[in-house]
Amino acid sequence: MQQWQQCDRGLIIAGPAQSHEPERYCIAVAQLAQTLDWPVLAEGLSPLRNWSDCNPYLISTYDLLLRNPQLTTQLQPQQVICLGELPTSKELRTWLSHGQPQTWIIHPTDHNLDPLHGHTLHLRLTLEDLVSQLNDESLILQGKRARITDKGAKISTFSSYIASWLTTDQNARSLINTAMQDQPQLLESKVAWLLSHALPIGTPLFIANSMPVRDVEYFWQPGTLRIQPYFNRGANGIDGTLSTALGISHQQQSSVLLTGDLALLHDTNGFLLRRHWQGHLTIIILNNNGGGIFQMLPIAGFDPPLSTYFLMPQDINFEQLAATYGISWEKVSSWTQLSESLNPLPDQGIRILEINCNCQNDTQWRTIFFRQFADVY
Ligand SMILES: Cc1ncc(C[n+]2csc(CCOP(=O)(O)OP(=O)(O)O)c2C)c(N)n1
Repeated sequence: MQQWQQCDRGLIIAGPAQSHEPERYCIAVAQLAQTLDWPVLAEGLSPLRNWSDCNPYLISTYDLLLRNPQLTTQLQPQQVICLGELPTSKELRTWLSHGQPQTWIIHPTDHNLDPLHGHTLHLRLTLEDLVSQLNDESLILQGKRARITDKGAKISTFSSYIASWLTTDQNARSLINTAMQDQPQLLESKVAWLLSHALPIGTPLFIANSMPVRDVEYFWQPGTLRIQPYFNRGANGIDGTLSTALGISHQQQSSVLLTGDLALLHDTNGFLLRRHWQGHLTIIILNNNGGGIFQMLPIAGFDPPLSTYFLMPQDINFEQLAATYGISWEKVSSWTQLSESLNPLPDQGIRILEINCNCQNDTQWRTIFFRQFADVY
């Protein structure tokens, strides 16, 4: 605790958290950040991004910022508190592996949650317990900190580290917002960005693997809409996507599933649940006719076998598929149409909103955007 209080360059990293009490979780994280005066990197799937008003220390663009070599040095932490699992961001994980900061993982179980095998200590307690212990000790430590200040230590360095994070994060968000606002064509990445501010308050949102969950991490804007993200992590399978979304939405507030075409096709039998299910589910299909993720991976340079064994285009007519199961289908052809279809959401039935995307264009857009981004600072 004392080490944390005296650390000039400390960072809190909040991974995905499917908390039953997201508000309580967000307030506890904010208290931790304020007590330590440390910035908080919040993954796209963390409730923190949807309770941004609780936390002035929130950073959401780290995956983009850490593509910039200058910033990776400038923002290097000495100490890290990781709340639960690490975000999956490759940029973040590579940066932590290289920098090897002293890391504490806060989680009440005995699981090893350090996939990086770094300088890590597990503190087997809940976030709430940690915050209450810190609050008990903080009065004593505030006294100590005051004495350090009297001796001439640079307290201002605390805020300069935070300021660097907050300023660069704000700039990055402006870049994202401008790029998205200026984008009239349908684009996969823009859907995640648009959902972050277009959905009704509190909407349960299931986000499928593979590109949807990545676009949420890159582009989901912090806000106050209390959207509840759901996801499948671990093996990152695409199986069971539809059934899971139906399970989440059953007898719930109107819900949304954001998915690629293959992930949906993998589980179309899930539609058979519809007779035993009540509620509303809007399924947004980003139809790029195959597994767009593979265009982003090294295998993209090898065709064959890229198309046949990885992209696997299925040329499915989703209108006909929807008709088979008696569910409604609509093709989305503009951003205005998409926004208007999402708020308000219907209150009953299953509906498909199909967005036809061009996988190569979308991959190229991301590549150029990331590259420009890395050069900006
Ligand atoms: C059960 C299962 N089979 C195969 C895979 C390998 N896999 C990962 S992502 C993916 C493609 C998903 O395609 P799509 O749903 O269209 O999303 P996109 O990649 O275009 O975002 C595949 C086949 C997997 N993760 N799980």
